[in-house]
Amino acid sequence: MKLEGIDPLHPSMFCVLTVAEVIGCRLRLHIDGYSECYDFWVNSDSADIRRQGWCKDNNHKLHPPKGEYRYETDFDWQHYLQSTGSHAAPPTLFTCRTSCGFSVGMKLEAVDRKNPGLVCVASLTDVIDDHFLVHFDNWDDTYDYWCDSSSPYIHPVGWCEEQGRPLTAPQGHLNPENFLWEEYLQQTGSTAAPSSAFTMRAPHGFQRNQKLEVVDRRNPMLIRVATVTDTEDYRIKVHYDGWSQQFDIWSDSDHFDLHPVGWCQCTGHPLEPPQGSSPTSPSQGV
Ligand code: MLY
Repeated sequence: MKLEGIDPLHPSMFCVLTVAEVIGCRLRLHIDGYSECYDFWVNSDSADIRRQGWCKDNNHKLHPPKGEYRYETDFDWQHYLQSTGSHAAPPTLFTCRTSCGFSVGMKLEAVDRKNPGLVCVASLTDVIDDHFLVHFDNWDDTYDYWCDSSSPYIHPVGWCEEQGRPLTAPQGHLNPENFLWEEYLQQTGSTAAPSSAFTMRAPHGFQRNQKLEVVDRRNPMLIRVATVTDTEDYRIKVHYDGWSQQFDIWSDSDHFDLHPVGWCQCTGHPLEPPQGSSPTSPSQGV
């Protein structure tokens, strides 16, 4: 089946995708026209995937399969489905979503997830239902990320000043030490995202030693038995049971690769038992 979705390495881009593999309610997606090494796994209710035709109906640029077309505008879904002998994933398979109080162009203060010590001047460059794309002013899109209004990584204009924290000005700003929002909003003809739209979620309730089922970050086809070994307000440290601590990872507590105990059984996905644990007999149904 074919569909449209966000390229994980270029979060601002929508691409033509093919379902390459299905395990339980997880999908391995292939980006048409690109090497299999860019394939990635998502849950079937992911906000990052859309039905065929969504981009056109919602004014988003769809990047056609590489090499197929002389001009990007030559891409035509009907023709493509026919010539590849494939069909579109039915719209009913995609999850419906609600909207939010943010719009494209609004400015905010956001944590640079790749440099988490920095809170920076940022803009919303895309808004889809209840999710939006955070972009750092005058930086390339590799720092971009999608989030919703409850994210702990975004704050309204003025937050850093209020907190007595430094705010990283846009790249190339002439006077970065004395960045002034008022001036910048005027210069760029933009508005600040309204503070009422920010709905920061409460810290999670995970505790050390709790068990869970977690996608293996190195081999995302697999889900392993895991343990919470440390916590921060919005993140947990995950240990894969039976593996060296060197494979432990920090994960956002709302990451879609964390699942409760029993999730694999419930969704028909194999669960990798702790390495070195005694094999279970089929009668135990694991
Ligand atoms: N010195 C680092 C920091 C980049 C920060 C980018 N943020 C603000 C979007 C670098 O140049 O890679």
